[in-house]
Amino acid sequence: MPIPITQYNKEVKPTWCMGCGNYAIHIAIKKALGELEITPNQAFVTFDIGCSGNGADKINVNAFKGLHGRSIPLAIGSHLANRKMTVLATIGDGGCLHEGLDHLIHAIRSNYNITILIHNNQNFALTTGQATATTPEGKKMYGLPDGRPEREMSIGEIVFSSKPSFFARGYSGDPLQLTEILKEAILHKGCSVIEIMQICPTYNKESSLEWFAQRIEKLDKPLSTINKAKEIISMHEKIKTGIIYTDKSIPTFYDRLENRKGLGTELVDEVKQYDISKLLEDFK
Ligand SMILES: Cc1ncc(C[n+]2csc(CCOP(=O)(O)OP(=O)(O)O)c2C)c(N)n1
Ligand code: SF4
Ligand SMILES: [Mg+2]
Repeated sequence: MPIPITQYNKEVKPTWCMGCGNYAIHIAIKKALGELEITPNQAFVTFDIGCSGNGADKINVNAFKGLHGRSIPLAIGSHLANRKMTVLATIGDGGCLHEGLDHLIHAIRSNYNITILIHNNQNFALTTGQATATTPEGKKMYGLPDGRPEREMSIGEIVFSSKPSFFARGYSGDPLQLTEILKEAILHKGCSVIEIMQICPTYNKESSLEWFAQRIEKLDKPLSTINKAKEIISMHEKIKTGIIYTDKSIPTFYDRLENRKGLGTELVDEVKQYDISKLLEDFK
């Protein structure tokens, strides 16, 4: 039986701006967990610094908020310690492509069994709208009155350069589609990356609901080859959403570990207490 979404609610009320896409993303996370019957105790969700990160105390799961750019390694560590947990990492485009880009690449390459949600609002929103790597070239931003000088980066292109086992694109204006994507991503055995086109009416007024409505096209099913998927994500005139690519043949990091084969315990079950008082004596 699906778990009602209210089970994941907290007393603390969100403080995001009116119309912020983070509301819909949180609803999709709660709905996906509920429909997969993952209880609040079985979910571990890491949060970054940023507007998206400010959701950490607004959802009833095991939530952990870390330093800027570090929500992915936090998720990896908790997953490796206890694979019975469903682990999600949430992160903004700024934290993911600037402070923490290396973590994204290595998470994909190692294929840890976690789900990464990149809230792409095309700006550093919490610090009042500076340009990130996904801000379009030439766009005028806070601190850049003449427009952003460099070219933008595409999250999809970065992900595909690391040979992903799962890549999807969602949209905060379509929480029902996002829920379905999230459910598939959680069930996927490996590192699932979801780029979420996130509405930010305060600092990204240009990418409005109307702007997205003219561009978004839903994919019915994933593309059959990585080259077709790369072609789709490089299109500029249309934004394809849905599960774009999956490769179930890539083993997860944990499944490759020879010394864990055949063991029925998780690392967290094997924690032992040692008396280190003698060792500490040496430092006196
Ligand atoms: C290492 C480090 N660099 C910079 C900051 C300042 N900072 C805090 S939030 C933020 C913006 C976050 O942007 P993004 O990750 O895109 O999330 P959003 O606020 O857009 O959801 C920045 C730059 C910080 N806290 N730590
Ligand atoms: S600044 Fe943008 S991302 Fe931050 S809460 Fe407001 S609308 Fe949301
Ligand atoms: Mg951002």
